[in-house]
Parts: sequence; C-alpha cells; structure tokens
Amino acid sequence: MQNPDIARQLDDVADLLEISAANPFRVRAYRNAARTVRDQPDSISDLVRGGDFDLTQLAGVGKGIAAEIHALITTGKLPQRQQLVAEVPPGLLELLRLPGLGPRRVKLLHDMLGVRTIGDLARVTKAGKVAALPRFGAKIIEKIQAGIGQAGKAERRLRLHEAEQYAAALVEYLKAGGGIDAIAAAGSFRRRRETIGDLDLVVTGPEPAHILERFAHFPDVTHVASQGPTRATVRLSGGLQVDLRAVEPGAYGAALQYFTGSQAHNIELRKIALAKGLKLNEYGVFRGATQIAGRTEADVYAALGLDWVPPELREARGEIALAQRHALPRLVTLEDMRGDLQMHTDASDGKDTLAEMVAAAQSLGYAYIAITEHSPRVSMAGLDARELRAQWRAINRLNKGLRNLRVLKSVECDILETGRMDLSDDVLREADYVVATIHYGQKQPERQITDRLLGAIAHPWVDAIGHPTGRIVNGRPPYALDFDAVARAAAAAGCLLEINGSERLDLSDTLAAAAKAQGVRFVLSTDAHNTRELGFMRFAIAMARRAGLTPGDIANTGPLRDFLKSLKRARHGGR
Ligand code: DGT
Ligand code: CA
Ligand code: CA
Ligand code: ZN
Repeated sequence: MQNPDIARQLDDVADLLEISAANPFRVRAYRNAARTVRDQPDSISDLVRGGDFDLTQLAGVGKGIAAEIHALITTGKLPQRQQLVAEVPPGLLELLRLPGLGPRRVKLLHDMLGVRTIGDLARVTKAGKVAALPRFGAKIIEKIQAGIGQAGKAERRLRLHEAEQYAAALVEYLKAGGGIDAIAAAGSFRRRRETIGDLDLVVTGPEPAHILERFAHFPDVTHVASQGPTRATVRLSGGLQVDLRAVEPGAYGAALQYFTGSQAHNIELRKIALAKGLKLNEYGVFRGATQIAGRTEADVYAALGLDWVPPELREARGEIALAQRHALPRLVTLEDMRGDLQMHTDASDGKDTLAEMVAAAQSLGYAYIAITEHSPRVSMAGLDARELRAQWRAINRLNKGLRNLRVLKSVECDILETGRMDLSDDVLREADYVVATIHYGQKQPERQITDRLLGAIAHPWVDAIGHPTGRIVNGRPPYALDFDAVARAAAAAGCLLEINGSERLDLSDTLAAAAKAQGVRFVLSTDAHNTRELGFMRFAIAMARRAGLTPGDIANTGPLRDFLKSLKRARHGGR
C-alpha cells in the first residue's frame, strides 16, 4: 500500500464526513492527514511494517487517525471509512469521483433529489431537475453529464507525481530481489507526461522467470491479469495497472525504446526503418534476419541515422526531423536550475518556517529563492502590507548571514476580480520580485480574465504571471482565457510566465511550447508549501523539457545578477 492509497482513503473519509454533515473540524483533520501522507517521501506502510514508527510524528496526525492508518496498513481496511460507507448509500462514493461533484454537491443531490447512484443522477439530470438546485450552473451540469458518460469506461489517469511513488517502490522492490542487470519504467512515465495510464516496466537479467515471479508477489498486487515467461500484467491496490517485460540484454535498448513510445513516435521510426530497407521492432533493428542494433537505445536511433531523442520529446511533434538534422534542442535539466521562485512559509499557508525553507534550498544548491507569501485577498493565508514588510525586514537580516544563497523579497500578489493588484504600487515596488496570480473570479468570462492577466503583464512591478491558466491536473480545468493574447503580451513586455511544478503543472507542456513560439521567457518554480515540495522542480522540468525548452528560455537558470537584470522591474527603474 503506497502513500497515495492511504491518502485517498483518508480523503474518502473526509468526503463522507462532509456528506453526513459531521463536525467541520473532523473533516479538516482527515483532509490534513491525507495531505501529510501524500507528501511523505518514504513509504509509510514500510515504516509501520518495519517496526517502531510513531505515526503521530506526522504533522496533523493525532492518536485517533494514527490508529486508523495503522489498521489500514495491517488489515487493508480503514475502520472509519468502513463505518461511514455502511452508513451512507454506497453509490455516493462513486458519485464523488465524478468531475464537478464534491461532497457538498453530492449532499445536495442526495438530500434534495434522493440521488444515490450514477443511474439516479443520469435520470434527474435528464429530467432537468438538477438545474433547479443551488450550486448547479449550466457549466457544472455539462461537466457532470460528460462525467456520467465516462464513468466506468476509462480508469482515471494517475498524476505523474503519484505514479512516481509507485514506479520507485516497484523498481526498488524488484532490485532488492537481485538478478537484475537493468530496469526502467518506460511508457508515458518515462516521457514524463502529466498523467499516466499504466506503468510499463522493462527489465533484463539472466533469469527472467524469477523476476516475473517476484513481480507478481509485490505486496501491493491485488490481481495478476497475466503472467508468462517474459511478461506479466498486474493491478495494484490503488487501481494502477503495471506491465512488466523481461528481455535479453541484447534487446534491452530496443525494448526500452519500443515501450517508451509514444506509439505515434514509434510509427514514424518504423517508416524510417522501412525506407532504409530495415525492420524495427521491440527486439532490435534488423537487416534481413540479422540484428544490427538493440543493446542500447542510442544504437537503435543511430542505426536509423538519428540522434538519440530525449524521451520527453517522443510525441511525433517534429522531433524526428530534428534528430535527422542533428538539431535537437539542448533541453533544460534539473542541474541547470539556480533558483526557485515561488514558495510559501508558515507565515502564510506553508507548513515550514522561513529558516527551514532556506536551509532546504541551500542543501539543493540554489543560488537564490523567492519567498512568495499570499497577498491579503487570500483569506486566512494572505499577508497585508505591514506583515509583508516585516517579513522583508527579517529577510534582509537573514541575507546578511547567508553565504551562498540570496533570499529575494517577494510576494504572490493576487490579481483581483476587478483587475486591480491586491497590493499597492509602493509595496510591490519595494520587492525584489513579484509574481501575480489569479485565485478568485475564476468563473469570469474569457474577455474579463484575459484583461486581468493583460493588466498584470503591463503593470510595472509585476515580473511574472504564476500558474497562468489556473488548472490543476485531474482537479480543475483552466479558466477561460485567450492564451495567445496573454503569451504575446508577456513576450512583448518581458513578463515571465511560470511553469509551476506543483500538482497544477501550469503551464502545461503544450502551452509552454506555444508560448515559446511567441517568444515568451519562463520561470520554473515549485510553489512549495513545505521543504519536501521543493523537490517538485523535477516536475516543472518535465513540462519544460516536453515543451522543448533550453536553459536560455528560462530566467532562473542564470546567476542571480543576470536573473535580476532580466526582470521587467529592472526596465522600470526598480531594483
Ligand atoms: P499511457 O499508458 O496511456 O499513459 O501511455 P503509454 O504511452 O505508456 O502507452 P501504453 O502503456 O499503451 O504503451 C506503452 C508503449 O508501448 C507505447 O507508448 C508505445 C508502445 N506500444 C504499445 N502498443 C503499441 C502498438 O500497438 N504499436 C506501437 N508502435 N507501439 C505500441
Ligand atoms: Ca503506459
Ligand atoms: Ca502499458
Ligand atoms: Zn498560488
């Protein structure tokens, strides 16, 4: 059982409690626990099974929830969830999984219209009864209807952030069994797509049968769909399907290439092979019956007259022509990053202190970071001008004692519903760096939201637009905006667009590529709310590489001086 599985069950409890109109503090307790669990770098199940690990060490996990998690890990069932599921109609959990439906709307549907199943929902939606309820606008109903059509058909795709935990656990487990010469997670996971349909593992070793046997006995496996001498498919308790292929060492590169895909990329490669009188498959490149390449991926591409293509680019979007001309871009890497330009401390809605965030950034080797607390509009979390200036004074003092890291005085300033900035110009002017974002009025029409963003881009003291489209992967679609207009304006004004590596992944790969084509420069950041999330830079890198970005496209790959000089405020006479 991986951390996301535990987290999902805790979230279910929070949802079910909310539907049963339980004490909001209990609901929040389960949500916080779910978040903590999801954020843990180490497998909680392993820790608990390993013996004396005290679950209450985890932030937001008290005695009660600790006992629940312990029971879940040892028995496979979360007692609180079992109890609630018995109390509420069983179809409600399924309803909760539909897009557009959270606990509050599900409760309304249940209490007002007696909806208990997806079938019920389909009926009342068709009869037009849902439109009469509060909180159910035309957009939501449209979404629900689409969701009903999809329900049961497609398994939900897993976010890259979560898939990584499964992939790491599986690879580590298989390696621990020994007899493995090479192993990799291929497929969309290796291409670093934002979501993963299933996981594809490729392995080579002297005794494949042993590896496959061990694979089928991975503790998380709930179902072995197939198991042969060289391949197996299993399903894990969280629902994820995993394929494993074992190949000869001489075919490992070819198998890795084939199962990395994408399918469209592979089809183009096969055409090139055919045109050269060669054959390409998962066993290698063949001239007649003779294998001429297959041990490494680079050999396979070379045999076809191509440079090795980074997996993130293998989407048949022009990369093969570039590989033929030896003109592939030098994609940005994690090692290129010199700073992280969006993060929160416990002064707003982060979990760790300024000192802790700074220490963590130092250990990552960064030369600069920006502390970007929320502005006042973000109720509960936002800092007003006085609080912000107090933090900036503290940062000034802190910087005096820092050797290799500079902390930038910054803020994540809301672009208000009216289009005005949430802090006055004299405050924003004092900052080293300002990132502007939209959190409210996300339902406004396209013209209005676009105008708000254009206004921020034109503002003298706004250096970057954070999470520019507002989407959350598997969570929330982007708000309506004219992205081309935003990208054009950002390029013209020298305003950076953020690639946010949190679960937002915003900009996405395709939008970042479109923005690059307009001449936009980017800033990569994590939006970390605790020290561990500073590691989310690898996901921002994933989107950037998929967009074909080079270090030169990204402002925070340069030294501090260059970064500051390149900011929009530098042109307006700011710092
Ligand atoms: P996913 O799992 O939906 O996120 O996406 P992928 O790309 O991982 O797709 P998947 O798991 O169906 O297959 C893994 C790779 O195997 C795929 O990217 C390319 C290769 N592959 C699978 N089926 C075919 C096929 O019918 N033809 C070709 N040329 N390649 C295939
Ligand atoms: Ca796959
Ligand atoms: Ca697959
Ligand atoms: Zn934000």
